[in-house]
Amino acid sequence: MRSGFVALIGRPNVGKSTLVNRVLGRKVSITSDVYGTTRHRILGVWHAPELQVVLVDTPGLQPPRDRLGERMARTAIRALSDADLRLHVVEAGRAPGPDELAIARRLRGTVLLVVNKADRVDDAKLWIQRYEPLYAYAAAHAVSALNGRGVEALMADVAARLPEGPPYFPPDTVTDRPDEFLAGELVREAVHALTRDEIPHHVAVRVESSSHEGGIWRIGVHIIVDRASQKPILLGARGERIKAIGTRARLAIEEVFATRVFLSLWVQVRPGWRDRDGTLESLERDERATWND
Ligand SMILES: Nc1nc2c(ncn2[C@@H]2O[C@H](COP(=O)(O)OP(=O)(O)OP(=O)(O)O)[C@@H](O)[C@H]2O)c(=O)[nH]1
Ligand SMILES: [Mg+2]
Repeated sequence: MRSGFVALIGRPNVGKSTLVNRVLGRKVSITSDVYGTTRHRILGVWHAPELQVVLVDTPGLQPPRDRLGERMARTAIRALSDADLRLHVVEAGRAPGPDELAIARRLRGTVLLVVNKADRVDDAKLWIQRYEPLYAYAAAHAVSALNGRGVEALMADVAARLPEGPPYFPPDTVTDRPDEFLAGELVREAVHALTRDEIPHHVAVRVESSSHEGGIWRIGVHIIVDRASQKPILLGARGERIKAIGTRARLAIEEVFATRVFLSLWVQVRPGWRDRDGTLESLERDERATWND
């Protein structure tokens, strides 16, 4: 039996979370076109015969602009040092810049280069060549997390490099995160999909209530914004936008959990929450509280 922790590290938006979801064949981590979608360390556990791969999705590494950004960077860097193996995920079609060099300088130990979004380019090998000088990578793979090309070969290589050892999680565990966490994240994903520009960066979610009754999962979620002016944007004219966000999130939750969902959303203004450790800590505390429930 082989098992181990495999950290995915890279710039924001290169497709780390999409790749984790692709390997698992289900969503454990939300994705979007907005930079900085993932804010936590999220485990996705991949089970195969004689094998358990614990994929560690992390926030995209970029120079922090506020306290939230600092926390996200710390989370990613910690995951890097805790892992048995590291995947440096980059995107084809975009040359390495200063942020990429800064990440390469932090790499340690055995790292595989993963050039994602290979579907966007004609010659994926060329993009491997552009990134290879950044670090003494043990191997390089071109993949498409979107259509799955190259992912099987990547995972075979990953599996072969993991140490022998017992599994870390029981066979039915797919993620370390409670259902409520993913439900809240799917609300945030709907906000990302249906709002533009800066709004997604100013939004946090907090699951206030969760109960199962009569085959229906009732979930209450607060959407936290950091300026009063953002509330009407989120609500939309006659509440149309928040209604669309609710419908989209409910359908996504129903799909992931194969259950009927009754979702209630509230928008709450908390000025400057991204720079207030108190709020950030209370968001993390809530997460732990849900985990222990
Ligand atoms: N064309 C193409 N797009 C992709 C591929 N993988 C991911 N994407 C898109 O790239 C965007 C970012 O994907 P994410 O998985 O959220 O990226 P991430 O690296 O987790 O981003 P952060 O959480 O912000 O660090 C989304 O719009 C994805 O649909 C791919 O293989 N090909
Ligand atoms: Mg992500």
